[in-house]
This record gives sequence, C-alpha cells and structure tokens, in this order.
Amino acid sequence: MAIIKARPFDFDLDRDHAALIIIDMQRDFVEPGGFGETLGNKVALLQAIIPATARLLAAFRAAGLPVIHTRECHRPDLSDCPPAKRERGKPSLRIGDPGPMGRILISGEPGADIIPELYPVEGEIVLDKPGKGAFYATPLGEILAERKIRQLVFAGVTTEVCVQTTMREANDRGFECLLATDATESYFPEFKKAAIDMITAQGAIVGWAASVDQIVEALD
Ligand code: TIU
Repeated sequence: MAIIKARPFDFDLDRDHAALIIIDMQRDFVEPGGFGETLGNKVALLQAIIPATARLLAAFRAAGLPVIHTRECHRPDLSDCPPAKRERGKPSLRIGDPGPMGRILISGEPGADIIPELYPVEGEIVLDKPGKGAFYATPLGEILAERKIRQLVFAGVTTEVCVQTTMREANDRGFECLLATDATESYFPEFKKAAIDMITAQGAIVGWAASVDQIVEALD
C-alpha cells in the first residue's frame, strides 16, 4: 500500500489492484472544430491539463500499472446514438455530420482519436463508449474483473460530464475512485470545482481527489 495525501482523507493505493483510466482525451473535445466546439465551448481551456495528464500517464507506465483510455464516439451508422442525444440543443454540427476532423464523434474518424500527447501504447486498453459513463454498453466491468482491478485513478474530460458519470458508475460497482485534480478539466471552471466538491463531500461519497504530484509520488 502507498499512501496518497488526498481529499477528504488519505487514499491507500493498492498497486496490485489499481489502474489509471483516462476519459475521452480526444481531439473532438480538445481541438477546434470538434464535438466540444460544436456545442459552443472554448476548447483551449482543456488543453492546459495535457502536460499534467502526460506526467500521470508516464508514472503509471513506469510503475507497470494498467492503463485504460476511453473514447466517446458512435458507430458510423449511428445505430448506437440515441436520437435524443443527436437532436439535443442547437450545436453548429451534429454527431455524424462532416467537420474539419472528419465526421463529428464517429469511431475511426480523426476527431474521435486520442490526442497525440497521450496516445495509447501497445498493451493499454482502449474502449469506445457511446454514453457519458464508461460502463454503459461497454465491456469495462468484465475487463476490470478479469484483471482484479478494484481501484481506479481518474483523469480526462470533462470533469462533471464523462469523468464524474464514470466515477459514479464505478463507485456504485464497488471501486475505490481517486480523481487527479490537475489532470481533469471542464469547459466551465466553476463546474469542475463543484464536481470535485460533490465527489469528495460526505466522507468521499463518490471518491477521493488528489493532485498529480501527490499520486506520482506514491507510485515512485
Ligand atoms: N460536453 C461535455 O462537457 N462533455 C461531453 O460531451 N463528453 C465528455 O465529457 N467526454
């Protein structure tokens, strides 16, 4: 066990049963012309976390711990995209429409891929997910059970949407969840703060939160 100084209290990292899960660090959310921008967001805000996320990823790789990358995207025929999701609001482009990085949020298109700075290496798990949560309609639960993973360290975007949804799904399934606070970001800074507060309140009702430095130190 390695102790990580975390909110609201120390997190005992069990290296034999822990994995890093990086949520949706895709060009579609981080670069201009993708899904995030079509929804009216300033995507540059998210780019600030790339260096800290890369440090966290490097530390997990160096420690030989499992790494999971997720990508929110849909099949080219949109059969896994509910109309309620595609038709929501007034985006400048809808899921499946052609954009500057290929069709918006479609599997196999350049925009749906993970940004080069955090690109998966051989042996890492890459999971495509149609929902905000990474457990919904994916084999994530089975993959974690097979590998006897019981703790998940979370990074990625956006804090209050796909990261928090997946943390809540994981928490309900009995995983201990730790959020890396400077390796996650929202298009709305006040939502990031509120999400971290909600997660850690009431004695870690959803999970813990710690900085990348605190996590990396424990992995050394
Ligand atoms: N819009 C937004 O904040 N997020 C998403 O649509 N997906 C993820 O968080 N990955």
